[in-house]
Amino acid sequence: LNLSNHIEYYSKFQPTSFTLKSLIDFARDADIKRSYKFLRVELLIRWSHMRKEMNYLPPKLLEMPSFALANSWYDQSYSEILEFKNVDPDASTLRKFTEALVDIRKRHVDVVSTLAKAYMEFEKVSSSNSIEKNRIQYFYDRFFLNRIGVRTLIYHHTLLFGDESPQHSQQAGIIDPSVDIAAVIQDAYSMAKQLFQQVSYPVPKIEIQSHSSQDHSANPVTIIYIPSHIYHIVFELLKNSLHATVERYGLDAKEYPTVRVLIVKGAEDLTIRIDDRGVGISRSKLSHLFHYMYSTAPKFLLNGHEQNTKNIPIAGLGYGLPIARLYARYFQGNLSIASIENHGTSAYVLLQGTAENASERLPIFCKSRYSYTTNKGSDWT
Ligand code: W6P
Repeated sequence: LNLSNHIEYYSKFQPTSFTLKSLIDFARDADIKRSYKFLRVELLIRWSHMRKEMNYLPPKLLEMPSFALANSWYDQSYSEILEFKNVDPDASTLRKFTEALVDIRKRHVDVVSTLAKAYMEFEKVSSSNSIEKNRIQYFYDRFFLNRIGVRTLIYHHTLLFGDESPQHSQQAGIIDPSVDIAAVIQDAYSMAKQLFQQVSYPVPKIEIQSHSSQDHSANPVTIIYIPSHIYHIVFELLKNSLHATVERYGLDAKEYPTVRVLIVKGAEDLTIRIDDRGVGISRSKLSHLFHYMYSTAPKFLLNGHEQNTKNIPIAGLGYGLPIARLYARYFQGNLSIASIENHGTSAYVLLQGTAENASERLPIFCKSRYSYTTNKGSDWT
């Protein structure tokens, strides 16, 4: 299997960045031939950029069994898509292409946990220095962001032209032109509540408030977006807030402070703020929340005792926060966390409020980025 010539070739093209608006227009057109001709090239371009970038990772990381496994999935998928090069889009080809995309989505479902494992394998054989840590952090962020983009395009295509149907009937492929933010937050809370109850954790209550600068009626605040992305983000944040609250007050408290959620739609952004009165995070640990390095082996402390986290579902999702931030950034939003130690934590999710401004943020391979990282590493003491 020799893909390197193809990788060289396709990495010379820039990826095409979509907006939520252009993805909806694409869906309204629903031209499967156009989608086929576009995707069979675009997927190769996006994968090629990441493959080029991978060469700048510590070579030992690439050799780890889990990294090799993930790469074998990419090789497989890359060659499957390559086979459609120069193949005319007759009905049978289009059907095969759509089926190939469904298979690819399934094949890559465990990429994040597999690369998390690869990082742990790497740390075991050779403890990484700070330059290597930075490079891996930089690469993982870009790689997982690219993956979100690829999966979005693939899922959009298979929802529009395949046998699966979207969650809500008003959806245009993967996009819902009217996501009810408070409803998504309620869904995410219900799921978090279930997880907590499964392990006999108490569940603090939540309260949701919302305002819109454009609409002062009691209508729910809505936005054009991909509902699963918002769900993913708020689920992760709520889980953390609930956990921090229980951690502070213990498992048997009579009452817990409510987790307060505020949704505000302004002219530019839609902001979601999630406030808890949990243990808070010290400044020194705050930046670690988004480090892949510190998230690989989740340890939960409850009232000073280390819990056996083996079978606890709420603990097993090590890369939750960094991935949640990537979901927010994917369409030019952001996620940030501010905390007062021993008082509580506020998480801010900012999303683009208009579909025209919500454009895909995509990594482009850039060699010079890597060449000026020297051994001196930092320009501070
Ligand atoms: C905490 C730690 C944290 C991370 C993310 C979101 C909320 C919270 N609360 O104590």
